[in-house]
Amino acid sequence: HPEVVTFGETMALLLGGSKGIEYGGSLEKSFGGAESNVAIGLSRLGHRVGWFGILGNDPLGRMILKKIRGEGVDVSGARVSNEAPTGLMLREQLSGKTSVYYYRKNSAASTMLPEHLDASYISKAKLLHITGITPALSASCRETMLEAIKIARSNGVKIVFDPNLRLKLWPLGEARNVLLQLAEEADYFLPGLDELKLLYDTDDFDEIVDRLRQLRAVSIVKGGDDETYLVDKDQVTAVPYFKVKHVVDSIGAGDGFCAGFISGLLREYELVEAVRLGNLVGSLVVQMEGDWEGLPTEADVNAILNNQAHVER
Ligand code: KDG
Repeated sequence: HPEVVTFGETMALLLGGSKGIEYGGSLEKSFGGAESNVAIGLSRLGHRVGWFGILGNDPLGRMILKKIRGEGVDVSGARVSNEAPTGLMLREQLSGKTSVYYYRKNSAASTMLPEHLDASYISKAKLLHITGITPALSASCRETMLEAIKIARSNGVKIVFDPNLRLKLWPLGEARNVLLQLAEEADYFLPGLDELKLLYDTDDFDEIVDRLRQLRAVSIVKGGDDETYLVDKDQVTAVPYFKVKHVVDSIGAGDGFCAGFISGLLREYELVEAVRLGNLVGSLVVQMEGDWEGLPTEADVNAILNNQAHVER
């Protein structure tokens, strides 16, 4: 049975090249979804992990399912809908600026219902990973997420929550209410510093730390200038990043971090060491194009951790 269970929307991804989609440039096909990115990361790191969500009964949905399965992730809980299509996103990086366009309203994934959940699938896991993208998709997705949290908490399954604020999906005010409520349920809260500034409506780091300390969770704040912060009840530990010479594509760094951190938890590392593993995985993801393609294997990270090799590809 999977040690970690995650669920959410995975979309097809069409990546534009340097010519620009608008001018007829070519599109490369891939896929992405924060939760499946984390699942792929964990599988590559040698863990048993399950992902579920709803995909359309269409070629893109079938491609996604085959790829996630091919990465060794358990997809036995995934569903296929005949009523709604697989969600899609376009992305292009032009003159250093990344733009994302979603075509996901009323997608198959957004039709998820609480009754789709298999309680025993969740309750037998050690950890449930969830993100703040899912509750932004639809009211029924939000209810499903609350139900999954209930199942996890009543069965001693620890919750890892990444708020993944997506302002293209909902307004800040609504996102803030829901995400801060969900943060209360987490055992490990993994926000980015920029997200916290928006969610708590302050740029003041000390105030942010005070707010985080009111949660029952341990918080790990991603996206500092040079470090990740581990915030617990009595101290803030800054865990420095691994050096990266050239960032090719920063999307997916946070999911890579999550995968590395969760792997550290499963390996029963000290929290600081789990954060360090998260930093390492994040630093590798950004050196390859794509949201999950650059995720390392267990052998990759062991080699780096054992001889402190330079993080380069
Ligand atoms: O974290 C990366 C994700 O944002 C990406 O893979 C797509 O899940 C996604 C989203 O909703 O933007």
